[in-house]
This record gives sequence, C-alpha cells and structure tokens, in this order.
Amino acid sequence: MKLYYSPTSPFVRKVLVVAHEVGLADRVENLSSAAHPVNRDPKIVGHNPLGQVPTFFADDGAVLYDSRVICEYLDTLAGGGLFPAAGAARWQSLTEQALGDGLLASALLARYETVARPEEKSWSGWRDAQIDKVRSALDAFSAKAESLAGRVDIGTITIACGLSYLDLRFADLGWRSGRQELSGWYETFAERPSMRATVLG
Ligand SMILES: N[C@@H](CCC(=O)N[C@@H](CS)C(=O)NCC(=O)O)C(=O)O
Repeated sequence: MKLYYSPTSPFVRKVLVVAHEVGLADRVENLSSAAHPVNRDPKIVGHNPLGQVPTFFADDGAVLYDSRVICEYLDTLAGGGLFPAAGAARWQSLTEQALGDGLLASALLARYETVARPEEKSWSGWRDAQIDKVRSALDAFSAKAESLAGRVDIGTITIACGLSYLDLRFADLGWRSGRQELSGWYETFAERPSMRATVLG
C-alpha cells in the first residue's frame, strides 16, 4: 500500500495514526508529494482530481481518498475496531470526525490566507471567520471532554490530530486556555505510540 504524503498534513496524520493503531503501518509506503491549493502537484492530480493528500493506493490497485475513506479502509482491512459498528457510538464517532475535519479545514483555509494568498489580496475578515469556526469547534470538544476519556476510535483520533495541528501552526491561538479538561485528555492521548510515531513537522 502507498500513500501520497506530507509530514505536516494533519489529514495524513489521521491515516498514519489509524495505520499504527490497527497494526498496518509497516505495510504503508509514504510517497513524497507537494500538495498545494494553487500550485497543484500534477503527480497527485493524476490520481486524485482534488490534488490533495492523503491519496492512497491499495494493493489491489484501488485509489482511495479522502482521509475518511482511507481510515475506514485500513480499519476494515485489519478487522475493525476504530469505527464503532452500529448505534449511538457510531454516530457519535462519525460526527466527532466530521467536526474535527471541519476544524482542520477551517484552520487550513486560515493558513492558506497568509501563506498562499498574495498579501495585497488578503482579507483578514475571512481569516478571522475561519479562526472563529476553529474556536467554536474547540468549545464543542471542550464541552464533551469527559466523554473522550479512554476512547480510541476515529472520533478521538481526529480530534487529537486537529489539536496537534493547532500546536504546529496556530500556537498563538492558545487553544488550551480555559479548556483544561480537553487539554488534559489530549496530553494523555498524545502519549499513545501511534501519536508518538507520527508527530507533525
Ligand atoms: N477532506 C480531505 C482534506 C485533505 C486536505 O485538505 N489536505 C491538504 C493538506 S493538509 C491538501 O492537500 N491541500 C492542498 C489542496 O487543498 O489543494 C481529507 O480528509 O483528506
């Protein structure tokens, strides 16, 4: 199995954490690539019209994206466990994944506003609105921090990858401030071998 990869992509990290958690990390080869929203990498676009990482090649030749699909594929291949099979736990995890992915999508848009858009065309109101979404998502995670404890599934993995990306790119946001329980949960989760093996940067 192969993966178009970037060492600073939180979405790639989700896939790698899942691969570690289900015992398939040794079977995934990382292929270097240069995903960018403007200077699109033709190598990736040739397989994924969106030109984004993660883009994944299964051993049977199937090309899979995005991170949600790849994570579920790896989990299924390994016999399951990270995607609750049914009932309330499943919808809870999938909704947490959606909100964690949304937090990341907003954070990335805010970052592209400063690193990809020419300064004379930048619009601080747009960036601020994206950061506001990040804060709202953080507040939602904070409000349910108690329910995250002890869980390892696609919901908690996505939230942890989201928080780690804020540490990497938005340290000035100070996401821990006023969110002690979420912060404590993250410190514990970040010690998992799957997280330690996939640190961003
Ligand atoms: N929904 C996608 C988002 C992936 C994504 O935004 N990846 C970023 C890197 S972290 C990327 O490839 N950006 C380049 C672009 O958007 O064209 C997923 O879950 O995999």
